Amino acid sequence: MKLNRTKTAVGGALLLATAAVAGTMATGSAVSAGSSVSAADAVETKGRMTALNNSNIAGSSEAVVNGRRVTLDIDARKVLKGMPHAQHIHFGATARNECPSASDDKNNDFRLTTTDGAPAYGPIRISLTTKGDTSAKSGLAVTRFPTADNGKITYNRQVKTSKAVARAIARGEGVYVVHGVDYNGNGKYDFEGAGKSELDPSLPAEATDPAACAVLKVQN
Ligand SMILES: [Cu+2]
Repeated sequence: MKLNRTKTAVGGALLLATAAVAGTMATGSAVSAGSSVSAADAVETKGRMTALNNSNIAGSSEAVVNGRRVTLDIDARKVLKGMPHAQHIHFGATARNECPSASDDKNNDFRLTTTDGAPAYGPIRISLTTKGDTSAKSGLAVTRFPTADNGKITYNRQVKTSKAVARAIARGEGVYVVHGVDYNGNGKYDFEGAGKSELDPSLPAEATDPAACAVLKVQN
């Protein structure tokens, strides 16, 4: 009986040890298989920010596409402090997939509105909110966008999008845009800066005009 027990105990321990080794090996191989698969399938896209509307914003935007998942890593500085900044991935099948330039200012008011920017970067496809929905429907969900507490936006989130949008980003056609410009330099969004937003008249144009842009180019 005693011997049997010991045998069982030893056997049990051996089994456990074998299981642990097998587990480690299984995990190890799963991890390496997983990472090699994702390394092959994931597409890294990245771009430096171009300031728009004299915002002086600088920074970088990265989007790694894996299937329908897009992992975002955004760093922006010199952003208007303490105000929410709508930020999106834009893409349009007929857009130029570029950042807008002065020639996109159709009414020559020396301002690029979101509408002025559309031929360059297309419509909103992903809303880079801090929580909840990330679809185009949340494009102006001002309470769920980063507020740039120290004049900086540091944003990391994985979102899921449609196959078509994921593929467009993976082709290097996605454009990151952060919105919110303080034209009259009073530290907030107000209607005196540039009137009403063409997207939502209840919001000042300062809250929705594009402040910086980055074309997400495929990295090799
Ligand atoms: Cu946008």
